[in-house]
Amino acid sequence: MNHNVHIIGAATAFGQPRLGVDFGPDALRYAGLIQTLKKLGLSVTDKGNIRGNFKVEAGRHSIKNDDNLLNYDAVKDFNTVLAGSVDASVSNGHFPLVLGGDHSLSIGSLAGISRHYDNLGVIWYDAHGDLNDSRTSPSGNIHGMPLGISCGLGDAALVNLYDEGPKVKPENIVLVGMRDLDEGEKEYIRDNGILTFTMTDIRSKGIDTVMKEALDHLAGKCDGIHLSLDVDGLDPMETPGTGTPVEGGLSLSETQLAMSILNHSNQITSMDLVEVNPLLDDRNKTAEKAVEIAAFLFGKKQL
Ligand code: B3U
Ligand code: MN
Ligand code: MN
Repeated sequence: MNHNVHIIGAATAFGQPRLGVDFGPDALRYAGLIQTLKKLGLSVTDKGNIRGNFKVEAGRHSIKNDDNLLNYDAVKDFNTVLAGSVDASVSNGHFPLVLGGDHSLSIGSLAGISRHYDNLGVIWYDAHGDLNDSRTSPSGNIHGMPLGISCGLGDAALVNLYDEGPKVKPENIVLVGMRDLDEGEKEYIRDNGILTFTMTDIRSKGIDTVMKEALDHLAGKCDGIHLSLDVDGLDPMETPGTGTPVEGGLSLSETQLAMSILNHSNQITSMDLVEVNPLLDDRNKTAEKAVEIAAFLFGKKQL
């Protein structure tokens, strides 16, 4: 793995209605992210935060467009800036570690990363598929759409953000931890044959087998693999500080094992660590666990 890490704080909450997730990047820093990664021997540069222009008092946080998309313009503008920052990091030979912020930030991170790869693989570790568009979304929240947008679904300006066209091919995606998929998302997964591991699959096969199958699916055909890790992939007992918790998720120790397997594969080239909301948390424990997860991705071991 590339040991030159750029930390990019994506301090956005525009993709969903709950404020506080924009403080996620700082909660992760306060939980010791940078010291922890440095202790592992990495070279870490903190690029600071890209911050959305929140006008909460003016009600900007609840504007919907004609397509029922929440904070559409703000999401578009924010992700255009983020894509540029992530693109620059990859161009300069760094591993971008993008801290969220809500998951809509993956529109920008994938847009910035994908121009550097012919066949970018994506592992989406999450309770949700984030494969909605404005027709299938039950909420209008764009954090439920970034993977769909990156595949070319829905709003043209978001699909064509930073570079024209889709950024990821469905056959290069693996979904892990799924337990809350909307009907339209299930249809898209079936129609496009996206390799999907639900929690039932994980309980039956074990997370080690699942991660090995995920890597087997991508290795060979992909020239880079992006890991997009939503802390709601874990069980809410582990990571309560997140906006849309779903019961029955992965444990911290399973996630540590998953990250160790990814570390050994030596194939992960970028990461998003998203949906940490310290205002919903219990003494910053969600950020602390997220730091532990990142540490295992970069080679931390228990012994
Ligand atoms: N699928 C639902 C719920 C959701 C998606 N992502 C999160 N929640 N975090 C939706 O609103 O699209
Ligand atoms: Mn998500
Ligand atoms: Mn989620």
